[in-house]
Formats: sequence, structure tokens, C-alpha cells
Amino acid sequence: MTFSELLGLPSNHSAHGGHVDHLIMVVHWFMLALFVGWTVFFFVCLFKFWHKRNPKASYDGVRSHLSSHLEVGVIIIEAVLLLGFAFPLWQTRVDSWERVQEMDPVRVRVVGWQFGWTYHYPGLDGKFGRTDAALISGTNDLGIDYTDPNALDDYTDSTLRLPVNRPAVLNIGTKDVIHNYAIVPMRIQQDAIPGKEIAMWFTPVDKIETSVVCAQLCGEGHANMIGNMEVIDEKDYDSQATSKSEAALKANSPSTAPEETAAVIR
Ligand SMILES: [Cu+2]
Repeated sequence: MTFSELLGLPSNHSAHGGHVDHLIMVVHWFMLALFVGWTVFFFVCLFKFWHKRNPKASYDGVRSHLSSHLEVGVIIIEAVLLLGFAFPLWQTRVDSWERVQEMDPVRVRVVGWQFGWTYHYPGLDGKFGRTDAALISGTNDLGIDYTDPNALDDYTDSTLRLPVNRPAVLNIGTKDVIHNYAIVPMRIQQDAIPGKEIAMWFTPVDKIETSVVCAQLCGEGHANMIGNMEVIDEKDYDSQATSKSEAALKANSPSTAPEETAAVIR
């Protein structure tokens, strides 16, 4: 049994997740050491300061410097955790942004709402169409502006589909309140802030079907914000993306279906 299984964490399926698990493991061993240490200290105090052994209160207090040394020891270990593990992990994440751009990542906009997630794919042109909250309607739940040429081949989905072993950049946003988009098996999550789009990225390394959740209490239906995620073969992903994008282009192009497009814009 691995340490993450012992903690009840689902298995990791992303390229960077092993480092996150390692940090979680180190922190837990440290907490265990603190727990054992403080428990021993507690019982030593019970024994040493037992009222029968000390009928009269001491007004001198503690003379030894042991507790100071222990405190300094704890500070050193915490500093090692922060500077030796947490900062480098964060630095690798932040510094990899430029590198990820050069690796032809898959891009998806993730839009949270009360209570679910909708995905906006850029289509074959790789460019997201403009969106405007004023355009949100019963038939256009993300407010995509179909007068923007980049929007014509965009499509939306309620399932997140990504190709395996290719970096994915997800832009996290929300239509209403603050949510938090979390994919625990990918060891990644990001707050969804109204009016902002914040990118997060990771590389799925296994073909799996799993779920995403909202990790920020956002209302009475918060617990319903479980969404599906599928990591599939790059070939399957490409053929799916192509057919959906082509279908969207056909449906949204003004030349082929002017009435329908007008209805969508309205
Ligand atoms: Cu939520």
C-alpha cells in the first residue's frame, strides 16, 4: 500500500502529480513526528508535575532550554519543507508555462455555473471565439459571439475530453459565483473567479474516465457539481474534435444557415 492510498487519495494520473504526492507525504510524516513528540511531552508533564510530587507550587518555572531547542528544530524542519520542497515545486509549475506553450497544448475554457461545468473548445482553428455575458441565452449558455469568425467552429460540451500524454491548458472561469475547479486524480485545482479567466495546466499520462468536482462551497447545489472527464487516445481525440468542429462550423456559418445563426445570436 502506498502512502497516498493510506491517506485515501485517489491514484495520480498526471505527469506532475508524483511531486505533489511526495510533498503531501513529507508533510504527513512531519505531522506524525510532531504528534508523537507532543504526546510524549504531554505525558512527561502529567508525570513530572503531578500534584502529589509537587505539593507546593514552584515559582521558578522551567529552567532548562530544551523547549527552546525543540522549537528551533521545528522551525528548521518547517523551513526545509517550505524552501526545499514547496517553493521548488511551485517554481517548476510557474516556470513551465513558457515551455508548455511550445508543446502545442490542448486548450479548453472551463466555465463554472450554479451548479455544473461547461467546456468551450476552440475548434480546429485553435482560437476561442469572443464571449459576452450579454449574449447568454437558452441556446447559447456561454454567450459565444457568433459574429466573431473565430467562434464559428467553436463547440461546447458537458464532458472534458483530453488526449493522453499531451499538455492541457484549461482556462478556468465562472458565469456566476466563485467556484473551484478540481481534478483530484490530476492533482490540480484552481479557483474560478467571476470576471477572470485563470489558466492551469497539466499532462494526463493515463487513459482514464474520471470525475471533476467543485472544491469551493458555492450554494445549495455545490455537491452536484461533479462532472465527467475522459482521457483518450490522441487519434480518437483528434477525430472527435474534427467532427465536432466541422459540425459547429456548418451550423454557425452565416452562409449555410442564416436563420439559425440569427436565432443563436439573438
Ligand atoms: Cu461550485
